[in-house]
Amino acid sequence: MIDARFQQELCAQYPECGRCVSVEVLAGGHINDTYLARYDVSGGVRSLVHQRINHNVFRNIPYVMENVVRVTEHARVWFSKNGVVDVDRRVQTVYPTRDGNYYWQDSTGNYWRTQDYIANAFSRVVPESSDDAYEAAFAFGMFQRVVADLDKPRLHETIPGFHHTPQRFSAFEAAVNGNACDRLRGCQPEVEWLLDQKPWHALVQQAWDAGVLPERVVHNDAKVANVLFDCDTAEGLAVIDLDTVMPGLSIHDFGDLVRSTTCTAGEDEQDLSKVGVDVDLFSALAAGFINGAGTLLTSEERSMLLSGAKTIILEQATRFLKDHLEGDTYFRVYRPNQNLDRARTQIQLLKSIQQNDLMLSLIINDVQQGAAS
Ligand code: GN1
Ligand code: MG
Repeated sequence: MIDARFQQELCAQYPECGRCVSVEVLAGGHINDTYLARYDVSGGVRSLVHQRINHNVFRNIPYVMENVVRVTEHARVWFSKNGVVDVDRRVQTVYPTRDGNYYWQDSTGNYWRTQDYIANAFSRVVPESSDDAYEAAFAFGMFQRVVADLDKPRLHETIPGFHHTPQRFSAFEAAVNGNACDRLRGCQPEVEWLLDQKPWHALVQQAWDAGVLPERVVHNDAKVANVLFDCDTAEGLAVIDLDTVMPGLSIHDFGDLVRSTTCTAGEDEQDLSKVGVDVDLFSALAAGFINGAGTLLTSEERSMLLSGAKTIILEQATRFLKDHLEGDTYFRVYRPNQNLDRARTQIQLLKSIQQNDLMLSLIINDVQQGAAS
């Protein structure tokens, strides 16, 4: 993808690029493509992250980048004001092109952005211990504090209704009814189980609409892989991958952390007997998120943390199954039925959380009492 000719085109955009000495693919998500490039520059080697932003998913790239730049600039000021000395390691720098834009379009029509690579930091696809989970959740809880006083105007909704669960649910129902690829007969039990959840699917959205839960600036892709950890201390340093930063609810980020972290198997595990909620990781996430957010969260937000987790998992199951029914047009797949397997693991995880509902609520209560005392 990054060949010599493209590299020339890329380097022409950024004065920071010197002679390129290496390019590697950074393991990423299902949507964008991310590369780490190293350049010979006077005085040493500079590492930069180049990312192709998927414009089929993000329809308005200028808005995406406007959100990212506003949030990173705000975070920089917030960290400085709050006495953080290594601000450059707490927030990624986004580089403008020679024309002063934060994105550019290549000759094939793709959109790209460039960010710095934070040195002496590592990332993990999944946590290796409860400490990793705690640190990641603390970083996301703290992110809530950092962006809580972002000035108006409201950030752009770059993917409208991103976590509007009822809209996601309706889109899923439409995919079931459309059965465009004739795949319905292969997933009837999963479809029926998800449709049975309809009575509660809108609870979180209703609390948002009614103003019971305050609208906040939300990362919207909260997972351990989107946190950089300090190589020396293993502390959660920075929250990265801000392309979905948008207006939303704090419990969306907590929910996504639970969804992406507590599952005892991979997101596309085929052996469902391996799938369930890891209670220790859940405890670590609850403690990290609540402590990281400090006094920010309202009592309503705290009381709906577990509802947020269940809702986000339900929503994600409908998104994966919808994509499977529609022919895998959104989430990248590497093998047949991968989105079906992803939907099945979400369903299994949700069932496991429902079975452990009381215990998980008690864990959240305990953490809150600990934080208050
Ligand atoms: C997508 O590409 P990645 O992994 O960062 C998706 C998230 C999903 C996630 C599921 C813009 O994120 O909403 O939760 O896959 N991002 C978008 O793994 O749709
Ligand atoms: Mg992402």
